[in-house]
Amino acid sequence: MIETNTELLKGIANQLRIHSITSTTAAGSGHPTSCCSAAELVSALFFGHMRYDAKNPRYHNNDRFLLSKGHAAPILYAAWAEAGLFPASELAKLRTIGSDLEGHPTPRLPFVDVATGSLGQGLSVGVGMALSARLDKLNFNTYVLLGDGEIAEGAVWEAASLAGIKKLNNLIAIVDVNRLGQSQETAFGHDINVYRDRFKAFGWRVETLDDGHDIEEIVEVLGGIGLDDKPLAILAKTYKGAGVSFLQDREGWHGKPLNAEEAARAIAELQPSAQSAAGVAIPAPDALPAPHTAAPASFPAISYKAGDLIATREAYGAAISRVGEADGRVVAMDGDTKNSTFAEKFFKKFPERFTECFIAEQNLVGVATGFGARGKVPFASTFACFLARAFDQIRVAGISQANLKLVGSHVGVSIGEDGPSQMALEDLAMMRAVAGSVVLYPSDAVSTEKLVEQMALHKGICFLRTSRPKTPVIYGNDEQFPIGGAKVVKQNAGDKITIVAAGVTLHEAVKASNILASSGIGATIVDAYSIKPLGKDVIKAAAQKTNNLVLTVEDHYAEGGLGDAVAGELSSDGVKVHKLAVNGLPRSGKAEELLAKFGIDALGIAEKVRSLV
Ligand SMILES: Cc1ncc(C[n+]2csc(CCOP(=O)(O)OP(=O)(O)O)c2C)c(N)n1
Ligand SMILES: [Mg+2]
Repeated sequence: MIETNTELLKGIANQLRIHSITSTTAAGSGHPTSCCSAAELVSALFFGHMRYDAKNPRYHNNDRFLLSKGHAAPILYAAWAEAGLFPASELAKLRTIGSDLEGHPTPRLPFVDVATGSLGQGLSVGVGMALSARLDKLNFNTYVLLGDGEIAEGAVWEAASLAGIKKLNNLIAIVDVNRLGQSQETAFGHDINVYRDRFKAFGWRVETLDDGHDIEEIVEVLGGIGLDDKPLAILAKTYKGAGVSFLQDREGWHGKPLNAEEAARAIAELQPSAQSAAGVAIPAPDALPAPHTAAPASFPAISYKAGDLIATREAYGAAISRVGEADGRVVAMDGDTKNSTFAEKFFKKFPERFTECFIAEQNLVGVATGFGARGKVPFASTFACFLARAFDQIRVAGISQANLKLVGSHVGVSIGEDGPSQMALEDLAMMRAVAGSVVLYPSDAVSTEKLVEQMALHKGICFLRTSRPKTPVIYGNDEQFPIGGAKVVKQNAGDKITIVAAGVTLHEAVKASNILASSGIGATIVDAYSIKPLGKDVIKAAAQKTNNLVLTVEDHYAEGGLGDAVAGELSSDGVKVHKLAVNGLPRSGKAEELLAKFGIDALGIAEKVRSLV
């Protein structure tokens, strides 16, 4: 360990406070008091403890720092400016449209791995990063700074639980126990023992700091990192607004910038003991080999036979195992449904690359996001309906522009007897709404396999919607399924209508077209396997040949799914879109009975078409 200069770290803490106050005052908004409580913690971590290349924040073996309490962004920016990454003068641009120094951190900045600001998410991401470090045999540590109010979030404890189970001694949670939340005191105020008992119960080593502003105490505790086989929680008793007499420990100052006069008074108090970090030696990370991050040139071939009955969820298991063979970046995780989603196939083949996250979907998505932020291609699977539980994590992953692959099985009423609590009927709407997302919905084993390849190669958030019932293979093994495409499955001259479907309803639509053919009504069938981006050109070209008459059929509620996607893209081109979807609350029953009940089986489709042509 390098010699620590306590006075210097104290001075830097005050310099960080000054930056935080000055920049939020300039911005006219922000959270200066949330920065002040963490000033010594951040100073001690960034200027003598953490090992990183300050000029290359993306270096693969840098220690990672996640500001889970993202509203304290100004102090994070101040730390990196003081570390020399960019001039401190940039801090004055905080929260302005031309600057990447946003109100809460986003990965537009090279030193931010994931967006934070929606509280309670950082520790899950940290777990993913710590697991990734282990897998890659890298010795960086992951530090997560949390607020005391923040740790009321259940997702924090989902993450704490898995970190304890996995004995992640390369993960350090630092809780800034400043007693206050936003609108009032937290439930436990300064009673640090409550938090100590909780972290201990989850299998963590706990260090408490009676004075979280005492650099010597902080440095001593940081020195003990890694000496144990447990993750470490540092619970620091601090004061919100610390260092400024008229802010410290006062209610009513959360999220408020100081006015110019108040800022001047605060700075007058801090300035005499403030010190720049210029020239401070930051410990270097070990130069360990970089993990492999290149995409593979090709994937092993597949060999399905037309007509074979295979559920797309089962094909997913085969696909992830095959894709994972060629692509060492692929890791997978599941929430105790791996035998239903078929992620189990990957788990059996590559146990070291699989993380069982147990029944904790918010953490599942956070862990996957953490892996993605370290260059892995993470596939997180569970029943699609349960991903809704992690929608906020997914939404924030969109802001992070995360490389995240979500796989949701058991969609729609076609799951049958388990009933509505297990049916995903909103997932397309949810996933379509995520920034930058790709939404894929295969109907057979071949398209599933090819779409999983596409997901691995695409950088960004992808969602694969898999189904429970077995469906026949309809595509040849060499068929390609580019993201944003669609397939014309059946088309004849003189067709009266274009039916757009995906998943189980594609097969129902094909059956319906056979029924209709016997009464002389031709129907073009399009497989909309890529719902976002939609294979618009293919659908439009097909529609134009059927007098712009389109019927969409989906095993999803009518709101926000396939029908809305098609209508939204094509109505301005003069295409008339009619929708069949699950219109009403489902119940238990046989898959066929439920498809019939909601008119999305072959007979229902045929009847609807007769009413339209
Ligand atoms: C999920 C979520 N809920 C609510 C908020 C609004 N919010 C922002 S900061 C804050 C208080 C946070 O208190 P604490 O974690 O103690 O942080 P401190 O500012 O005291 O360091 C709240 C409620 C949020 N950002 N995210
Ligand atoms: Mg607090």
